[in-house]
Amino acid sequence: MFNINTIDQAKTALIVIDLQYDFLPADTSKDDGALAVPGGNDAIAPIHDLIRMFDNIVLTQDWHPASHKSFASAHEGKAPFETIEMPYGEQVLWPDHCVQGSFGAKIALSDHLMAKAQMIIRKGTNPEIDSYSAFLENDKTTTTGLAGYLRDRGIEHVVMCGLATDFCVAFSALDAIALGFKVTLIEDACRGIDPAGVASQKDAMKAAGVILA
Ligand code: VGL
Ligand code: ZN
Repeated sequence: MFNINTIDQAKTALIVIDLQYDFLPADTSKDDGALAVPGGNDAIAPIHDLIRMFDNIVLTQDWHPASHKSFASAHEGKAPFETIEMPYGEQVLWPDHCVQGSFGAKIALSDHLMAKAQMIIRKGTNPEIDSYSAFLENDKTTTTGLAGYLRDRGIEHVVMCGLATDFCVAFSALDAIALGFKVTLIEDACRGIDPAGVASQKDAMKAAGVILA
């Protein structure tokens, strides 16, 4: 289903989405991350294998200021996983996570693997707008610059993995398709927050033309 030997390395980039301590259960670090994705640690070995296989590597890093508007704690009387209406539409409220400079925001990779990445895209830095996708913030208008970076480097195919399948990975994959990239998602190297959300986002990705491998 996925054969590395058929990949044109010069035109392909591996994008590792939000592999950060706050998204990982205890084991990798000593406590559960603030928004630990069930089974997240099981995605790590497959992600390491992928990083070894590819030449072009981009990492994304959820990177919120304290009191970010996607945090339930920033809204009086709201609890995590409730939703609110934001100027750009519905927004799920999260526990505080991936606060800039915190341990939980760190990317859970060894220095050796981290060194292979040419680019780290930080997202969710605007206090007013969440950003699930590596390409577009949740207002669907503000770009992170990643599409331009990839195009300028001749990348046509993006291979995606990381956390969480139903949020940042799915939004990134769907935007990548809309932006004209070929997209392959490595399922074994992803984990999601909510099984129902994972199932519906997988359907949406398939329908959009994402190759699930
Ligand atoms: C994510 C919720 C909030 C993710 C990031 O990486 O999927 N989910 N921030
Ligand atoms: Zn976030």
